[in-house]
This record gives sequence, structure tokens and C-alpha cells, in this order.
Amino acid sequence: MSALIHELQRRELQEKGYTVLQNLFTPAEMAELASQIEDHQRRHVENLKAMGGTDGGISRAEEITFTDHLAENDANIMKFVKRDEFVDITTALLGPDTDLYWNQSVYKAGHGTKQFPWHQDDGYMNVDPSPYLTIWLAVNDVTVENGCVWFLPGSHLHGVINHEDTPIGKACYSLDDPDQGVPAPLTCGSAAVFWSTTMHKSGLNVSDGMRKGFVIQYCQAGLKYLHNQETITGLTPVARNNEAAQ
Ligand SMILES: O=C(O)CCC(=O)C(=O)O
Repeated sequence: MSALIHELQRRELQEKGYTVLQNLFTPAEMAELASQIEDHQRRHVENLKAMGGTDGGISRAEEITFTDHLAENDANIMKFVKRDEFVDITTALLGPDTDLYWNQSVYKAGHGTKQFPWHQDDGYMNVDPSPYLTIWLAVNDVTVENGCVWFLPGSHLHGVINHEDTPIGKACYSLDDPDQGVPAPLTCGSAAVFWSTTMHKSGLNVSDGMRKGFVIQYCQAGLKYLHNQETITGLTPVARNNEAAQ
């Protein structure tokens, strides 16, 4: 029996495509995680600046950075993404055997001028089975003012839809549509949990400070690329038979 995923969370995930877990971790735990993330994030920013501000991907040194494979590059972060809380959540929602699929910090600087476009995480890479699970963890307090994630409730019910490439990320729905969904402000240590088919964006950070998120994605063990049905190799086991993987 899950200690973290109850009837309410299941119903919200089923009907709206997302749910919020309040105070999953303490602010002290997030401060420790932030210090681990930021060694890598700073190096990423330096590298981006050396390349003129962008490496051609979706990170822009002064605005928003996606620093990926943190766990694979840092033993402390790997320990974090395999914590019992994630074993509990992922086995409750995905089944007894789960893997870490992807992880990245997403730091959004203040005085921003761009939202991050509406997309489904499946829009970046089609995999089988879909959906997998994304956990967007607030590493500091995340508000509408500093650019929290927004969701379109029920958008996961229509499967994976077409995404266009834009200069700031893939997009499947207009930032100008009058229906801009529902914001999910999160206190430091709380997390939004959603399906890889759930449409989400993040708003402008009009505050003075950095908005800090850690995005961790989990899948059923044995995930395949959809296009050729080849198993994706090198993923880290998180749970086996409902227990923490060794
Ligand atoms: O955190 C953000 O600003 C957007 C991140 C996001 O949507 C994602 O990683 O899929």
C-alpha cells in the first residue's frame, strides 16, 4: 500500500492528468539538493556563455537552463532520485518494476520575457509504453509570479498530439489561446506529479529571483523507443518487485 498516493491523487491523475504532493520533502532537504544541483548548473551556464549563450538546444544562459543527467553525473543526486518516496510513488502509479528515465534541473531566471511553451513530455521523444510519469519538484518556493508550471486539465485523455519545433521548445498548443489552464504553485519541497501526455507550460518569471525546479521522470522497466521498438538501454532501476532496486 502506498503511503503517498491515495484515492484523491489517483482520481486527479485519472481525471485531470496531474496531482500535487504537498511537502514531499523539507526545505532543508531542498537546500541540500540545490547545492548539489548548482555545481552542475553553474558549469552548464559557463559552457552556454562560452558558446554565445546557447548550445542550439532549449537552454539559454541568462534565461532558462535545462541541466540534464544530473543523477548519472552525481552520486548524491542519484541517491536522491532513488529515495523511498520515489519508489512508493512510481510503483503505485506505474507498476512493480520502475526505472529512472530522465532527470534535469530547470532554472528560470527572474525578469523573464518568455514562457516555456505548452507541450507533452511525450512530444520530445515517443516511447512505449506511454504515458510515463513526470515529477516536477519545487527546489524553492514556486509561484505564479516566478514562473510555476501550468496544466491543461484533461489534456492527457487525447493521447500524444503533434508538436511543432519553435526556437524556445516544442509546442502543441498556443500560448495565446484564451484557455491557459491552471497554475500549480508549489511550496519548496512539494511536487507536481503528471503523465507524460499531460499538456503543461511554465509562465514568465517576473520576480527578481531564480525559480528552481528538478524534473524527474520515471517509467516502467523495459521502456522502448516507439519508432523501432528497441529497448532503451542504460536506464537506472529504481524499483523491482515493489521494493527499492539494489
Ligand atoms: O520548468 C519549466 O519551466 C518547464 C519544464 C518542463 O515543462 C519540462 O521539463 O517538461
